[in-house]
Amino acid sequence: MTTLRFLTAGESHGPALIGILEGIPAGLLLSSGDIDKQLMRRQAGYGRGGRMKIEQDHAEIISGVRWGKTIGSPISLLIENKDWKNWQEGMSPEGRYEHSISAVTRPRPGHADLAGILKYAQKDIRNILERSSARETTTRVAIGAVTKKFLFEFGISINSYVIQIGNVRMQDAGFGIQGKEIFKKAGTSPVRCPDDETTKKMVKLIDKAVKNGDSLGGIFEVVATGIPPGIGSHIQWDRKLDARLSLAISSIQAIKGVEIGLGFKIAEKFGSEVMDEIFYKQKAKGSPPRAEQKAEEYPGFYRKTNNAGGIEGGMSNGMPVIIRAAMKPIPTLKKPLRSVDIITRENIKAAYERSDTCAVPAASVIGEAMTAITIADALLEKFGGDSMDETKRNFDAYMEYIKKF
Ligand code: EPS
Repeated sequence: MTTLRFLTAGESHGPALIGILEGIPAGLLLSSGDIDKQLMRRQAGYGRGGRMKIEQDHAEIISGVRWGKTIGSPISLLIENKDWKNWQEGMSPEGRYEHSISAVTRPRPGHADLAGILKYAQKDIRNILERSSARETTTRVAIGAVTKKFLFEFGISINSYVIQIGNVRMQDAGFGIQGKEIFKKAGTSPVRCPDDETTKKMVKLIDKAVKNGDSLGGIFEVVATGIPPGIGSHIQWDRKLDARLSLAISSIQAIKGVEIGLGFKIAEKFGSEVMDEIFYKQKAKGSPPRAEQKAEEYPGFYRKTNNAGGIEGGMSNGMPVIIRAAMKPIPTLKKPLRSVDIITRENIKAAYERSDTCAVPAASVIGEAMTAITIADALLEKFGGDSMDETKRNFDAYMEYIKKF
């Protein structure tokens, strides 16, 4: 990230989670309600475990906002862990509580446990799992909510839905399903899937996993609309928008694969089948090319297809940006797999900690947040500005130029 910067801190069962975001211009309307709305979306979803009954995530704005508007200084957010009350000794920073709870010594296959203790020279896996926990994503969603609000000022919105859980996949699923209806529908599904029949099947499969003490992964899709052409750049590897989005999405806990547009399927096709052909339509009036319009309605250059997923040469091309991510099943299993105790070296069964069975719906909300942060960074890189007025002036001038090109 070049213009925006953010850091998160906090353990899953520590007192709180903290996020700091620097680089949002002054003058953006922002309230903790804007953030809490997104936090609530992340907490929902069929297949979550007991922890979500304890937490009701709320972001307290500690800095960077005065009287409802950002002031250009770092925005810091604090989210309390309600579960902390049960861990005050076990997770205390004070030495006198050492050994107040027993060490976790049975690494879970698929988790950060074993690599983490080896790397950090620890004898208690808790010192690794507390931070590798997906609880950390609460802060990312909070920071993502700020960047979503920022992007909305420029007509950019970011949504998502789940297309697959385990082997249950939505029919006709694939990139490019968009439109407000689809997003609204996903919002009412317990698994964030816009198709009723598939939702039912997904819920049933999750029930089966719960019954078997097993877990499930899946695939979600994030769609960002309203991005003007020219965000990101072809000129250097780390300025390419698709590369930046891939990093952002694959950094989410349990994500094992990221695709843009047609993704891996593009490799099966002839070039003539998949390149998005370019058309031109002169329009006397009308806004610059905005992705929410139907392709044929675009003034100026437009495409009828979007196999590229809105990105060509590392730059947005004006079409919706479409990202798909595969999440592995959660590695914490009630019916644990074989492992080795790190102290006794005995063959044992991995530890079980209370966990979720399926968190793909939550991951899709986190995917939106990471997409928002990445696009906001690339937008600010292009348009700059220390105040919203300045950024908007620069943005509007560019859009005017694109319209007249
Ligand atoms: C997680 C284990 C569970 C999840 C947690 C991620 O928490 P706990 O160990 O407290 O039961 O619920 O996710 C969250 C707390 C959250 O907010 O998403 C893990 O091991 O990664």
